[in-house]
Amino acid sequence: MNPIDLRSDTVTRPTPAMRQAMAEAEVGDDCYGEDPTVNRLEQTAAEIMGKEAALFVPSGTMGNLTALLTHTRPGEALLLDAESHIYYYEQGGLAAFAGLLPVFWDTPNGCPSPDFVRSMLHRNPRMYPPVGLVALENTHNRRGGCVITPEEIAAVHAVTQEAGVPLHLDGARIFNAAVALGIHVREIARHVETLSFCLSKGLGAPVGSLLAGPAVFIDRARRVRRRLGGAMRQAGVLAAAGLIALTEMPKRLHEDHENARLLARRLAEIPELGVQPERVQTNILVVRTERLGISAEEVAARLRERGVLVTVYGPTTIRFVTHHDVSREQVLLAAERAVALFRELLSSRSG
Ligand code: TLP
Repeated sequence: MNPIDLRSDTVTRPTPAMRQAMAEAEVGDDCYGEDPTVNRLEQTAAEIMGKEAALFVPSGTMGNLTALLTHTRPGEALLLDAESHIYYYEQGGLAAFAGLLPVFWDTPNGCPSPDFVRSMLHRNPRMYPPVGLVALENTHNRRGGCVITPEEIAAVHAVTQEAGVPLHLDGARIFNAAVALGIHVREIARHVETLSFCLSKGLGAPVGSLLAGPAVFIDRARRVRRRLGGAMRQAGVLAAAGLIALTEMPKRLHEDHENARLLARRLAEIPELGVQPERVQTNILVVRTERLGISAEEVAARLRERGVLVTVYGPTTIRFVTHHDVSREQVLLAAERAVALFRELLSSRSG
C-alpha cells in the first residue's frame, strides 16, 4: 500500500503531458542564450508576472539567493519575517553568501505594518546597518499557507519606494495566493520590484523556479546565477515541463485548497488540536500536537505507520500539504486515519 504523501507539494511527479513535452523539447545551450524552450519559458513567465524579464533557476532557494546577491551588498540588513523560508530553510545563504544581517518583524500573517518598515528604513545610519532589501513571502509557508493581499503589499511598497529600498517577494506559491484571492498573479507581483516563484510546488513541474523583475536587474542576476553554478545547458527539457506547469496547472489549484479545508474540518473534530478550518486559505495546514502528549516527531512516525506522511515543523507542530498527486478520497482517508490516531492518543492520556 502506497502511503498518502502530505509532506509537501514538492513531492509531485511530472504529469504525462509534461513527460511528453520534455521528450520532445527543442533545446540548445542556454549559456549562449540558445535554448528556445528556456527562452520561451522566461518570456512567458515575465509576461504573466507583468515584469520586463525573468530568469530560469534550478530552485526557489537559488531564486531567492540570486535576488539577495543582486540587490544587496555584504553588511547590509535584510528586513524579513521571523518565520520566513529565506531565514529558516535556505541553509543560512543570506549570511553565508550574501553577508546580510537578518532583521525581523513577527506578525500573524507574515506581513509587516508599513509604520514598522518605515521606522526600520529610517534608523540612524551612523548607528545601524542600512537596510538593503525588504522581503515578503506569499503564500506564507510556516504560517500555514496564509495569504497577503495586494493592498497590504502596496502599503509596504509605498514605504520602501519612498526610501529607495527594493522589495522582493518569495512567491514560491504565488499562484496559490492568487487563486485564494480570486485575482491574477500580476495583481500581486506589481507591488514588488522582484519576485521568485516555483514551478516545482503546487504546479507540479519536476524542477525549476523563476526570478522576475526589471531587465537590468535580470541581466545582473544572470551573472550571479552563473557565479552560483546555476547556469544550465540544454535546460529546455526542464523548461518544457515548466511551461505546462505555468500555463495549465494554476487552474486546478483550487482543488488543493478545497482538500486542505476538508482535511482541516475533519481534524477540527478534535478540539485539542486547535485547528480552525476557516483560517485555512490555501493548501497548507500546520497543526499543533502538544496536547497529544507525544512529540511531533513521534506523531509523524505513528502517522507513517498508518500510511500517512507529514512533515515535522517544530517540536510541537506538524504540517500537511495537499497537492496534485493526492485525490480528495486520499485526503479524506488520511484525515480518517489521523483522527483515529489522535483519539487513541488522547484517550490513552486521560485513561
Ligand atoms: N519549501 C519546502 C521546504 O524547504 C520547507 C516545502 O516543502 O515547503 N520559498 C518557500 C516559501 C518555500 O516553501 C520553498 C520550499 C522555497 C522557497 C525553496 O524552494 P526550493 O525547495 O525549490 O529551493
